Amino acid sequence: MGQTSTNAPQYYLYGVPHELGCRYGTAKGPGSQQGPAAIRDAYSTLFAQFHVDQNFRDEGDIADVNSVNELLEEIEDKVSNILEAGHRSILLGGAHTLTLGSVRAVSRYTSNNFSLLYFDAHPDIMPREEVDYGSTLYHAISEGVLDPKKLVYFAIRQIEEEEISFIRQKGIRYYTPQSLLSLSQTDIHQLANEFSSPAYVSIDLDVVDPGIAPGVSTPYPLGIDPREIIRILEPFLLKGILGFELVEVAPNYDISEQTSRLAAALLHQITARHSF
Ligand SMILES: [Mn+2]
Repeated sequence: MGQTSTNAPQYYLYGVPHELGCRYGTAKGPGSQQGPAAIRDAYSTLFAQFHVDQNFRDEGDIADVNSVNELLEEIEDKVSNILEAGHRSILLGGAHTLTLGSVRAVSRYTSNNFSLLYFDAHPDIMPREEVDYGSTLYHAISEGVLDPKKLVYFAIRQIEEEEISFIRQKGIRYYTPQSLLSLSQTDIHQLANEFSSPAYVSIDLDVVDPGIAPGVSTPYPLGIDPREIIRILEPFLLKGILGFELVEVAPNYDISEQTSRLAAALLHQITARHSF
């Protein structure tokens, strides 16, 4: 990737080229292990020839792992080290399974006093024993590393019956793509006051409409415009976030690299020092 800026970067990035925990029955198919490489390529294409600061340091990929447990341990270790050194973390996925590892690290670092902003077509809160990309948040809550009152969903829309019951039972805050339409800037600022204790951000690219971002493992229509992500995040970014992750980019299904370019643009926009 390009040159780092002269100032010490606050963000440290790891690629997570694994799709451990992907359920092939529900996914369109494999391919998210290619996500980090595609996002890095897109980042170079978008920014290499421009005089634009890169405000993060790319630490390469995480160590090779062979099981979900190993993956989660490796993620927890990497994110913990970044946070304990006083920096902010970035993960590029890879399957959304990794979130149980990052949330464990964030919980430990903040003594479980943080909010999770979750942008996804899916709530990933299926109550089942197996840890996979559709049950990560159920396990995070069950383990006590995520307070359900500090979780907010944005643009969930492909939701299983058991998940609806669980979300209602725990009183979890959620916005559908429709309810986001009436969320004003004032509402978002209020949300940022309520849920910035501080915030960690998880973005599954399938939150965006597949007409705009087709290169994801589990596409679902009726999604949001990507500018909505920036609009919602802005007040949180002003307050400072602990880190973020961009997951589920599956280049096999992409068209003209538009999904990996979108992920690269989000990577830039979220880490940028200037909001243009
Ligand atoms: Mn998803």
